[in-house]
Amino acid sequence: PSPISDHVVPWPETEARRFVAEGYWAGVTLSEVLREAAARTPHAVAVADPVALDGAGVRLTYAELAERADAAAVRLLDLGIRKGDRVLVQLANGWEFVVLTLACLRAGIVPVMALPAHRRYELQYLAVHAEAVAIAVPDRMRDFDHQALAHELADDVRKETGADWHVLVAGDDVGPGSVDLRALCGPATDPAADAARLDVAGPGNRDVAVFLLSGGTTGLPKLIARTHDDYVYNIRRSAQMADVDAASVYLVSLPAGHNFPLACPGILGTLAVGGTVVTLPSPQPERAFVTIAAERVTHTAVVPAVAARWMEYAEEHGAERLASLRVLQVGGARLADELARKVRPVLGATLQQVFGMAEGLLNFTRLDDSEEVICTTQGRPMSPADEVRVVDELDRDVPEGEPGLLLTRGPYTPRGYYRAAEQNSRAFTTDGWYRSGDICRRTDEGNLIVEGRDKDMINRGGEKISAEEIENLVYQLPQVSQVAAVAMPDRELGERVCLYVVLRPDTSLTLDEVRESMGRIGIAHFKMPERLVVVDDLAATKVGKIDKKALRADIARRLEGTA
Ligand code: J2J
Repeated sequence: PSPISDHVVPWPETEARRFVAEGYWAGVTLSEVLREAAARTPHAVAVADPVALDGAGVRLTYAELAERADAAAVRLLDLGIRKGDRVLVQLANGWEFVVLTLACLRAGIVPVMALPAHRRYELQYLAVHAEAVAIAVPDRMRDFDHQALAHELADDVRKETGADWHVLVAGDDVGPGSVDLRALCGPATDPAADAARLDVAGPGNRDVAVFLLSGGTTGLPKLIARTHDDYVYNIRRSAQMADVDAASVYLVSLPAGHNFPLACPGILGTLAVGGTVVTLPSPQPERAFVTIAAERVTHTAVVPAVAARWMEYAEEHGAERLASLRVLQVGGARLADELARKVRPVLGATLQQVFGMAEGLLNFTRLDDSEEVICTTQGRPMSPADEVRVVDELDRDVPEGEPGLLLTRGPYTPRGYYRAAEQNSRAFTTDGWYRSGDICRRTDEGNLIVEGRDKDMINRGGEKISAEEIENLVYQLPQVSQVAAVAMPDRELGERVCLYVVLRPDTSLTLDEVRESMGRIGIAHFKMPERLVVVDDLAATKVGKIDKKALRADIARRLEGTA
């Protein structure tokens, strides 16, 4: 694999020096931060996984977690995985995810945060693009054989590159050729020796710590390289925003590979301050409510669709089980004001709206903001060093209070995607501003309101889907002459994928056929189109592009007509 540094866009050195001088970059690695926490409270519970081992559960103290992370780091190195190598991580939320991630951070092995929903198409691309040398998967999850897929992938990569490839498997059914991830993440046998070996060989604070996936807008997913310096700041400052401290218990039930539950403050931010992380593989309310009560959870993060489900459930079954819950973070998609207003009365927790992006910038409503601000805005940047502009199509600032495109720069917003020079020229301005593609308005008090977007993405309950990616796949069907993927409004998830298709003469196509073909290619289920509209032609804009605005209006009209 090529060195990561070949393909990373660094901050300009003058900016880097300023971030150091002003204290945003602390000059430490994530692993150092977490080991400092472990040294402060070795006997406190760091991770509680109530569903592991068939419901028996796993609890790890800080001392145990730190030792296991070291031991696992050494075991990864012993497999031949080296500092700077990339490992795809596609695990359910659980203690193994935490130990493996910390092990990687300790050894300077870079986890590529895939999602449990990803399938062959996404994983193959990520493996190749990141030049990964291993993948970590569950044996099975929700009736899908992840282990089998991982071996198919490994065979492909070995054939193509001749490289040694490792399949790490968490579960009872670790097959031949797989590395037993639970054993790899198991107790240390010689902690002092592990630490001695790792201390001389760890990553530096400027190095890349993790790869996050971008919320797709292009044909192929993009990787975001987050460095130790920037991510340490990200987690520490987020923990302050959410008032997460050593007494806090944070429940992670969104897929842990997302920036939000991983680091805002999420798993890493909670561990950095000595709190307890509780893991659940899904946010389904029955299980989540029981777990919140049993573990005395104080903080958690959900997407709006989950917040809505939790409120429905609480209205039906009561919210007594949520007595310990202090802060409910909601982000990933726009939370409707009406729903926001129900959070405190129905769930008894303080709402914190989080408008974030894996590319960096995080906006939070503050816990002591007025109920009006909390319920009607998406908050403001967490860092005094965050720069935000609201501009028109020509990058000119719009008058204060008017909606426009959000541009941003700052100490935890990288200056480019990994290995994507061409996309970078579009997604970043020449002076390093990230074009979020979000249409925002800034209130007098400086809070942002997300009013829409100017990017070709569909936000399905917080999961981002690139329209272009879907269109490229549908174009592989011989019946299809023209296709457009657009967001259709949905009460439950906010948006779903709707396809508009122009067929070739004398052909036909059904939604099921499209979904079957995408299933054969092996794409994540959440990207599957959920409605197909066959039309004679697709209206074009003045510049000859398909007029998606018209299509979004059309599908909204059709849905109203049938509702
Ligand atoms: C409206 N749109 C939002 C919000 C994100 C914290 C929280 C979320 C993400 C995330 C994240 C929104 N209201 N409250 O990484 O750390 C949309 C915007 C944004 C895009 C980013 C975090 N919160 N969005 O969602 O990288 O369009 O990150 O640009 O997945 O989600 O998507 P993603």
